[in-house]
Amino acid sequence: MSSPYDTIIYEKQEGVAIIRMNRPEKLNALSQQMLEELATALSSAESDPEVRCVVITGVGRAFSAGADLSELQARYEKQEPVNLGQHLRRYFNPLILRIRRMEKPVIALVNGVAAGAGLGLALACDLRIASEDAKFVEAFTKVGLIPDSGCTYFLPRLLGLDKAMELVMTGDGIDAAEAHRLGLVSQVLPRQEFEAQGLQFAKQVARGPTRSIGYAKRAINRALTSSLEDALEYEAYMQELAGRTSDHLEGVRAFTEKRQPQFTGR
Ligand code: T3D
Repeated sequence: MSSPYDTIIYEKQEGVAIIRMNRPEKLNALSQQMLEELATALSSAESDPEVRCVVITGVGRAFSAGADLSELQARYEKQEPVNLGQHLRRYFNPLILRIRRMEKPVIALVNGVAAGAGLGLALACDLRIASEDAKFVEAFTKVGLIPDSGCTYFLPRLLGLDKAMELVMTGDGIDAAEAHRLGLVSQVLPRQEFEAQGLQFAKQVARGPTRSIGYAKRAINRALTSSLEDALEYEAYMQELAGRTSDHLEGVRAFTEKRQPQFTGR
């Protein structure tokens, strides 16, 4: 069957949906078409019961270099009216919200440079695993823009205010080792084994109690902007739901029987 996608590659392996941004000659810059295809792919991963973990990565030497500046330049040259705010609201913001709201784990395998909105996309994922030669660039101010695609939200939370501001003000990049030291990525893997090890990790996550992981994500998302009282109450509410899953029963049974649990994601 022919693929419905031109700018991404979508495949499934052992419960993992792998979404590869595929415009390597443009460092996987986010064209309008790619943004639309990413939204479609995320939506199908979300609704597919076989999918218990989603991986986003890039083909070639980049994760993504952010918004496609050549598309933007073409519109400026034609003197077309350009409203960046509308463009963000229509294409970028829904993508970031879809990743955050999806009650399945979403992992960014950052295979190379992640810049601008490409960095925003990686930051919106639940965690980032970087190749040793990956780079993280808050490129926005280099082109006279402000951080978008969730960067103003995630960067200070992950890095603290002053480091986030330093990266924003300079537009300079940091390498994978520095990103790991600062807590921006959870693992750095050697280039040669990057894809195999990264996917192995995702497949392990896909064998986990998917529904509870989804509930945990919902509770953590909410706790980021709530009071302790609200967070505690929401934990109690979500724990009630987690306690009704078959994976909870299986987890308790496996523990008492001293064996590995066989989670089904239900
Ligand atoms: O509503 C809206 O659309 C506004 C939203 C804005 C969100 C944003 O993301 S703004 C920020 C956009 N991104 C950038 O400003 C980053 C631009 N790219 C770079 O700074 C550098 O390419 C990198 C630091 C990422 C990598 O540098 P390097 O030296 O490894 O590669 P390169 O030679 O610069 O790029 C290789 C090719 O990719 C090159 O094409 P060519 O000359 O070989 O034909 C380059 O033009 C192309 N490319 C890289 N980034 C983009 C791009 N083409 C279009 N858009 C890009 N963002």
